[in-house]
Amino acid sequence: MSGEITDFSGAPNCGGEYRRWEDLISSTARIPLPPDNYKPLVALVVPPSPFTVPRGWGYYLERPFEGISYIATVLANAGYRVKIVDARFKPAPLAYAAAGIRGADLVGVGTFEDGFPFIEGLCALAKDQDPLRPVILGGSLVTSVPELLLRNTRADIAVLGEGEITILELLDAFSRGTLAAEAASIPGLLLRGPGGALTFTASRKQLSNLDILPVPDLRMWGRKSHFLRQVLVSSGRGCHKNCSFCYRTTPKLGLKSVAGLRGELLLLKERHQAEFFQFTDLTFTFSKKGPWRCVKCSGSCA
Ligand code: B12
Ligand code: SF4
Repeated sequence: MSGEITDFSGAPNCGGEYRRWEDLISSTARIPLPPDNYKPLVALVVPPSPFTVPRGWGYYLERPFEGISYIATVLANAGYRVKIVDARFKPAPLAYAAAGIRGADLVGVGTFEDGFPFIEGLCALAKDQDPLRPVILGGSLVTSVPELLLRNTRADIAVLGEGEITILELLDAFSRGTLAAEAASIPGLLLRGPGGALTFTASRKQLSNLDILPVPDLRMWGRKSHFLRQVLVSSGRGCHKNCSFCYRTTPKLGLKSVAGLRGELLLLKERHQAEFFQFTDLTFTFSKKGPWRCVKCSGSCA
């Protein structure tokens, strides 16, 4: 990749290929659809972590994770009923999650590098509860080793990389009762077929312009507002470089505009009295034109 920083503003995302889904995401970000009782109930499970954070970092592991927040928000905005089942910091996380997914029509599980035993156990419990209910994995771990995870769990589908458009396509097919027939044509998946064979679908193109996304609705985590005074945010995804040793769930650089980021921070401040933003960008300071741009707007957000 060249040293140039690409500014994607104005460029159509993904070559305009997923226009229908982008329009759904951006229009429902502005005016969310009301929850529709005829649409499936989706449970999104957040696994616990054995990660011991350095002193002062406790908030980092405890606050809403961005990936699940985005998935939950685009689904809820599109009228799906969504329940976040946060199994972190629970005395018996598997039992807690098994109770939380009961009654859901579809189960999504976030996968992080340190969560395999929980993920394996939860997929088994979910399938024992209802063998026909789809169990979908998403997040960094399954994106990096999809076959390993599907071979060693009872999950049906892996969502690889950025998940917003993929999950909407999956839920749309599921709602129409045509998921089994249509899944192979949805990009960004690893599927377990009826005979157990694993099949990759076409790769999912990554969003370059992140302004179509909603501000994650952290109210869906069901925590008291003061809990959200510290919030994990990002001004972009991926990186402008491609170092051979570095694993990234979203490899290419995608950016939010300064105006979009400013609006997000202001809304989080207003909704949750957020006063501390932890930026999770891979390379926050890579360019004065890059995420560092938000320094320019920090005055107006204060
Ligand atoms: C912030 C961060 C943390 C935070 C929060 C973690 C979290 N779970 O969100 C903290 C500090 C807690 C953390 C800890 C660790 N982290 Co960390 N972290 C990141 C970082 C910098 C950003 C993640 C993020 O929020 N991205 C933005 C969101 C929007 O993207 P996303 O999470 O990928 O979510 C998208 C998709 O993955 C998908 N998706 C996500 N969840 C789900 C669920 C479903 C059902 C579906 C369908 C889709 C889906 O859709 C989302 C929207 O597009 C990434 C590097 C990076 N930039 O990717 C590393 C990264 C994820 N971390 C990593 C590692 C190794 C760890 C630790 C194991 C470190 C350690 N040695 O202890 C622990 C694990 C703790 C844990 N359980 O997460 C690795 C993961 C490697 C891998 N193969 O899994 C990464 C990729 C960094 C790296 N290259 O090494 N981390
Ligand atoms: S995040 Fe850092 S290590 Fe990874 S590709 Fe970018 S510059 Fe290289």
